[in-house]
Amino acid sequence: MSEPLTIALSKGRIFKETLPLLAHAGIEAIDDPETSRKLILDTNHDDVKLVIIRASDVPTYVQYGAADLGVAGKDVLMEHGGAGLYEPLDLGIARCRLMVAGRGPWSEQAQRLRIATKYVNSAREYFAQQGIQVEIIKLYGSMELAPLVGLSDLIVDVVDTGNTLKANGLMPLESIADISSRLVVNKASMKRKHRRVQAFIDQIAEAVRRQENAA
Ligand code: PRT
Ligand code: MG
Repeated sequence: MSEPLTIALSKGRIFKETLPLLAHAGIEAIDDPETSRKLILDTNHDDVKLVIIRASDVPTYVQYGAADLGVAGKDVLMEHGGAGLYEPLDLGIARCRLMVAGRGPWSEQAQRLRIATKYVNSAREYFAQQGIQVEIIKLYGSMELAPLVGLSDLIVDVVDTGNTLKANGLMPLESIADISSRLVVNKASMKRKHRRVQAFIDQIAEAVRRQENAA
């Protein structure tokens, strides 16, 4: 048996879009995280396990070596900062944009602009680069609500179709970054399990190329 590999994934779009890439590397999940309550999923390989965690926790599990590898959105990685991680591959999945949104175009005002977001670091950095003083209000979800109830002037959130903004009377105003999900690797695993991890990265890279050529 080769060295065991643990791969951290979140449920939902990342799991769904990562499955075909894993299949190309010969890895199939035995359980479905949408219906199973298990947090560690077996695969068709005894030595490969999938751990299912919150999207924003993936970099932390990989940083501390609780998982050798993981898949995380660039939005989540920018917030985390990337300590202890390599980011060898852009998987091109779960694409969206990190955006500033609000009820309408904003202008500089006497009071500091209030920005509601779970992306506090990215938002702070973005407005600092523009030389705009802002007050960041940390939220954990449903950012779209904040401007509607007067909690903030603007939000910073990821946007895909824009339907959620529209349904809440908000509009996309500025794009901060194009986002896709990345394969991340624990730095120590990359050294200690080099052949195994590199072989896995190569297989996933090949799967990404195929998927992009097919698109
Ligand atoms: O749900 P949880 O709090 O556990 O974490 P999460 O919301 O970060 O996880 P998840 O699975 O929803 O998202 C995982 C990753 O998918 C994110 O980190 C992004 O990199 C990526 N991604 C791609 C998105 C979207 N598209 C997206 N549309 N993440 C979230 N959304 C949200 C968006 O903010 C909006 O509220 O989905 C809603 C619908 O989007 P629209 O624009 O299509 O209406
Ligand atoms: Mg979500």
